[in-house]
Amino acid sequence: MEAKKAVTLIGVPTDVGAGRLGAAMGPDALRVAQLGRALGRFGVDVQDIGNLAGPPNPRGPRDAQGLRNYAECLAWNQAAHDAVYAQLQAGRMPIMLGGDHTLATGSISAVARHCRATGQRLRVLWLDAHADCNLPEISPTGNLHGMPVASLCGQGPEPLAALSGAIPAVQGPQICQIGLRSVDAVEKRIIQRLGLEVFDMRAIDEQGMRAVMQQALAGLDGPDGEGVHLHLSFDVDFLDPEIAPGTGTTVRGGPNYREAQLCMEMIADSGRLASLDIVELNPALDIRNQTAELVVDLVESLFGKSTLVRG
Ligand code: 4U7
Ligand code: MN
Ligand code: MN
Ligand code: MN
Repeated sequence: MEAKKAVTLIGVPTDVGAGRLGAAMGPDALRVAQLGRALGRFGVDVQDIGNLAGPPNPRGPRDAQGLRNYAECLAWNQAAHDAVYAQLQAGRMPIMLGGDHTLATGSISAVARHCRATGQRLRVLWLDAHADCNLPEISPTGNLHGMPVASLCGQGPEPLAALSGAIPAVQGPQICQIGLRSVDAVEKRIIQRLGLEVFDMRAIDEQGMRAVMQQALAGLDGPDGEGVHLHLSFDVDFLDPEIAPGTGTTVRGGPNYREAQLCMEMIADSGRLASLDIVELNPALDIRNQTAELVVDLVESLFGKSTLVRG
């Protein structure tokens, strides 16, 4: 019998990295949609430690580096890093409830630190419409939620890149991005330079979600996957806006409900999921909390809902 999974929900209520206000309400929308109770139904021991604290959103202009709200982003990422690391050390699986996607720098830096300390191999799945590897000088917006992949790979402002205690926190080929369909021109070159593994929407159209996920998860199940820590960074704008309107940077042409379910089910089947970010949910743009409810439904699949019928 597998030990009961111990999960900790960490709310990180901020939108300092985003261009629009509202992602700060994400953690509470997920609680209203009963995320904790849903996980409990799958035999998970769930603890909700509430929301972390941090600075308000000054909605500042671009600074000399080209960044908006940089000091506030750094403070929130440090807080996210510390909280995620504490849960990993306690042997619990952290689920970070964002908050905008900047926060993945903090959470994944903590996971990278943990993997270094325990000798595990880290694999990051990045579900997103965007590549999030902008740099201050080339970003069209100056919003830090478009830059966490660059920070994690050692690019951009050093205090963010250094959060894990080593630069880079993660090597490009350890990150696999799925669902991309809005990538800035210069970002395409950065993707190549960093060596990210990418399955964009065209790959999903041409090959289907199943073949894409088989490649993304190759080598994770079975004995080869032992000692692998799988982290999922789930940007809600990965999903098609028809089913997930509650996010600030929607891009049409994303995975539909069944494709998203299959994606989560296959991650569940790998048996390696060890930490999770749920980011970019913006309740101010949602319709009757439907996007939060959809996310809870997908997270249920991530924790094995389909195995109830498949045995
Ligand atoms: B998200 C953008 F210019 N690339 O850098 C930017 F299109 O975390 C969008 O994936 C970034 O939602 C989106 O501002 C960040 C823009
Ligand atoms: Mn993102
Ligand atoms: Mn995105
Ligand atoms: Mn977004």
